[in-house]
Amino acid sequence: AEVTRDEVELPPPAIDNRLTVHSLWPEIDRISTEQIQAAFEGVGGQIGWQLFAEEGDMRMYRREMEIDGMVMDPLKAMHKVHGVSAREMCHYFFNPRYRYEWETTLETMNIVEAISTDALVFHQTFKRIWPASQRDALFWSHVRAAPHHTYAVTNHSTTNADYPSNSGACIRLFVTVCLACRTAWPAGEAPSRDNITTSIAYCSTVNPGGWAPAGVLRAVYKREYPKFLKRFTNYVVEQCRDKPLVI
Ligand code: 16C
Repeated sequence: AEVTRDEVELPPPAIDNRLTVHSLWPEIDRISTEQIQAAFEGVGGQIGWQLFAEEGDMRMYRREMEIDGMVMDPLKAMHKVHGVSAREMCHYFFNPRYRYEWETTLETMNIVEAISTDALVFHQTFKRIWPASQRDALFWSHVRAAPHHTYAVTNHSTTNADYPSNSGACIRLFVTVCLACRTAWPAGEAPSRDNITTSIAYCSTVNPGGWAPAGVLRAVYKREYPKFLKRFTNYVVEQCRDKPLVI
């Protein structure tokens, strides 16, 4: 049966059966597994990661990468938040109901396919960055639980015959994004809003899909990624303030 919007509630603790029978499942499972594993790997020992933003517990690193003159710098960000769980963070990131409230780069968002309670396909258009053409993206989004009180959302570009690329005003960009969150609390205590800390790892690689000036693009992401992560984290803290904790 088709998944209704209202069914997409808190991220389920186990994979939804409707996802495992879908044609995208092998790809969704493989990429999500890889992304979640890579998200918690450090940046310290690895060559090439440069710190470009730091504020409180938030650190953002990038690796400069150009292919045929197009900037594809991978980004990796680490952050910590107190009083909200990994499951709550992922709920607000995955669920389209809240997206316009925290996502400031968005112009439009449509659900192309509701695969299951834990997987959706989205078409999004973004605000135009002058002087480049406007961009859109078509991607699946999957939320899952992992060991050690971890939840993660992985977004990855896909195709759909009803949403051909580069057919209108927009150039199609390609994304791989992973928001992985892990909650911890002091041994011997019960988890509560007062004692939990959630570690966040956000990884993103955006292929602009066509020409965009490198300098403008780097200036935009240096401003927009920190803005996104701070705004999103604060948004979730606000949303959860008077609600019972869900781990
Ligand atoms: O992960 C984020 N959001 C998710 C839900 O929407 C999802 C989205 C991924 C798309 C990321 C690409 C965004 C491109 C935006 C281009 C327009 C920005 C205009 C801003 C100026 C007012 O996973 C949070 C995403 C936070 C995005 C930060 C901005 C990153 C810019 C990267 C460079 C894009 C190249 C565009 C070429 C013109």
